Amino acid sequence: SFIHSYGTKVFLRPRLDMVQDAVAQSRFNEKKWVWVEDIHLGYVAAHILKEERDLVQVELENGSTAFTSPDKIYPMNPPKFDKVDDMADLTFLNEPSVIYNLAMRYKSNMIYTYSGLFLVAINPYRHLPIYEEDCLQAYKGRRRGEMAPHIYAVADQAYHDMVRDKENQSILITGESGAGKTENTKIVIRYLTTVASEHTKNDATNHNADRLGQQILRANPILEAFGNAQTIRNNNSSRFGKFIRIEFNQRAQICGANIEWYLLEKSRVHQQSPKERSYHVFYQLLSGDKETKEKLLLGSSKPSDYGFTKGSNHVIESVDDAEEYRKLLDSLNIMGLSSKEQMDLFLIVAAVLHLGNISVTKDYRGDRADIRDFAAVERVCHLLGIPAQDFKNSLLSPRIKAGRDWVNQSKSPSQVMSSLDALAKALYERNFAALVERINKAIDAQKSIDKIGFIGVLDIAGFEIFEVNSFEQLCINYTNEKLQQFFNHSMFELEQEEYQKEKIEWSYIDFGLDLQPTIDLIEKTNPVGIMSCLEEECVAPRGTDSRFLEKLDKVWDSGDPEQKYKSTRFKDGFVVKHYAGDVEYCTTGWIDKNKDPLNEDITRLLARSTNRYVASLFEDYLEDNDESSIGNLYANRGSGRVRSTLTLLKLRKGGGSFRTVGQRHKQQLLSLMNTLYMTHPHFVRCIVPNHRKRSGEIQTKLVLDQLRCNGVLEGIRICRTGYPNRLSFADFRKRYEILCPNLLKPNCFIDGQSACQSLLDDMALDHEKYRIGATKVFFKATVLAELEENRDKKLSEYVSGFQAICRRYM
Ligand code: AOV
Ligand code: MG
Repeated sequence: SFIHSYGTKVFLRPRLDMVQDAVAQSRFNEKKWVWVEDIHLGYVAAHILKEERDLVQVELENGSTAFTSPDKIYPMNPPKFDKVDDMADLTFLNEPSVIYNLAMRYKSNMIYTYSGLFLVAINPYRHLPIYEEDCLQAYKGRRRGEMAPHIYAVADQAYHDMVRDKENQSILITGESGAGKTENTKIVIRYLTTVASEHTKNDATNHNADRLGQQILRANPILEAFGNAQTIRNNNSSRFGKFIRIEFNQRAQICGANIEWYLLEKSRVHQQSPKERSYHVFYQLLSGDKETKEKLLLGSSKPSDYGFTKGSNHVIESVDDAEEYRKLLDSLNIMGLSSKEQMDLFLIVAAVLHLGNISVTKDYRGDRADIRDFAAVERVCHLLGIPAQDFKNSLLSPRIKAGRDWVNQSKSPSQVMSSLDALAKALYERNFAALVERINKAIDAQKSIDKIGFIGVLDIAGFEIFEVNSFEQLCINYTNEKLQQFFNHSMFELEQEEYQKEKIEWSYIDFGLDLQPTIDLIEKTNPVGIMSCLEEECVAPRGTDSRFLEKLDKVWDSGDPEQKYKSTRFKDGFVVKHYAGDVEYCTTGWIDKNKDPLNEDITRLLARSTNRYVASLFEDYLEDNDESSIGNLYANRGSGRVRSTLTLLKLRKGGGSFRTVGQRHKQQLLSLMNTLYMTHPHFVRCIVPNHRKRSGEIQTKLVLDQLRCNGVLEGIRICRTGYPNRLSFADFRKRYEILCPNLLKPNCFIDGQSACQSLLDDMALDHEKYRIGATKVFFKATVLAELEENRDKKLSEYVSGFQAICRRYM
């Protein structure tokens, strides 16, 4: 981990051009360089002309002078720190230095940089020759400091830690949309399948392991077809989060895998923003083979022929949907799905398209809904295997239970429209859930008896702060708050371990606890937190969005500035103080979003479909007198196995506590966190450099915002409260003995610890600034910078002394 590698390396970094460096250094030494805050550019370089107590005069790079307050300037690192591999090595760990380092590296195509426990990855937006086979091989079994920062290094470390310690590992990849999470996830998986399959050479199980590796790799294109879409930010944006677990056996081979998914964006199925698309599979299927299209009643139609896709973009630049469709079929075949199974998947996709073409009108009285074009209904029902007339009746006037009796209730056109949308979303989501479950069945490791551990890769959206933030943002930000807490806690644990090992006094704070008040506000049941409060309103007979908000305001808005909740008063919403910043949420529509209601008359029809696959998707809606297969569904509930999302989706009936979107997410998050706490974590933070998908261009403010949201800056802050720089006794003595000449006799033995102690005493360094451990000496941030400065001075004294001597004798 970073703790063992930082400290020494930076000073010993090989430099290519010593002369250039020396020149840069001496030029740097002439002035006192700083970074000055600038509202437009973030930070600009300057040097100090005059310093007073509360006013500093600086000269900016462009030659102009300015006055600024001392808290708006930050010391600049000397040039020898330019492009350091690990930002924890920076002498001055401030925001401008971090951003400067990242930008300098990015401009030289060095997209990966360490920052303590994090690997920061900036999207290059172009192909870089750093992923080829020889490069992959070069990272195998190498230690972190030996090679340039790389996602391969993280994957390799996880693999080796897992094999050596037989301990589960996790790689957590977050970042905003388009930052490169999914690309890096794929690279990790490819690394692991490649490295682990090399162990299978000359092995009887070779064939099986290879096949499994292939299947695991093919899971991704399948998931992307059904779960990715073009958005403004990203042509291949994942509209769900995922956690892929790869299991290994005694021989360090892959013996199985499992995929868990989170929060699929269902609304995209029936509506998209301008210049975006629905899920790739719709366009792929529509450019697919004629025979399949005929069977699915799609004829020779195009995206423009369907209500749910006609408003969207139809093609993505440089993507051939027909080709992608062939690749999808190829992957489904390798995964082992029969043609019947494949047909079932596409059948749901086609049914969703047809659903969007059912046009709802007013009946002759003008208030109730009517459907004139029965052919569209027939197409849907033919595919889904349900009676068309019943479907139409259920849609227009569903049976509702009123006390002990059933009555029919007529619906307005807009009510029917929204129940059609809801049905399309439910069909699509359940199809997705069943698909993931099917993939999991193919790559399951249950058969393997000699499992030693797993590496889990989490690819999930980072913090979202939009113009308007709704329930979806609360769910994702809640997830990120928990993940950040997990990070802070891990950092605390690792530091604690190191300090204990070195037997030094410390008073380190568990920063994971800092985030607890915000997490409590969201998930607590007593006092009633946001999630629970929403649940209560969802089951209340006359629950409304505004009653939900009133209740929250009453419980949480104390006016205390420390409070994590703030009322927005006259607006429909509230503000939550997240670690990444204050986020204002708009609560309009939350009850509906959380309840996600379906026309149960129709879902009961679907549960009795003549198509077994369709029926299985809705088996939780079988009526009470037909509980036989429900029994199966709940049979493994108490068995302690992790419930799949499909099961959770279906646990609405009888399952009580998983009726809503919020509860399901809370449950899944709880299970994810439990898993993560059992692993050794590795953290990757992806950064989008600009919002124009341009390579080489880096927008300072945009990047800074992300570093703030993704915890990198927070990580640095925490790091600084401890003793972030550390050197072995030998390294310390070798480098800084020059500061106390004649103190230690060259030929006289003295142990490392005592030598360091005498040196530090002689330097008269304040004890608060350092700690001496069992093998290393630890420093507070910036202390080494002072020592370095003194050392530079000493060295130049020697050099000029030496030159004087030379001159005299020449
Ligand atoms: P995301 O997963 O973080 O966004 P992606 O991994 O899909 O973002 O990356 C977006 C696009 O950026 C990719 O399609 C590539 O074109 C490019 N890209 C990213 N990383 C690299 C890389 N290492 N090398 C070359 N190109 C890259 V989202 O799922 O939208 O939150 O929702
Ligand atoms: Mg993605």
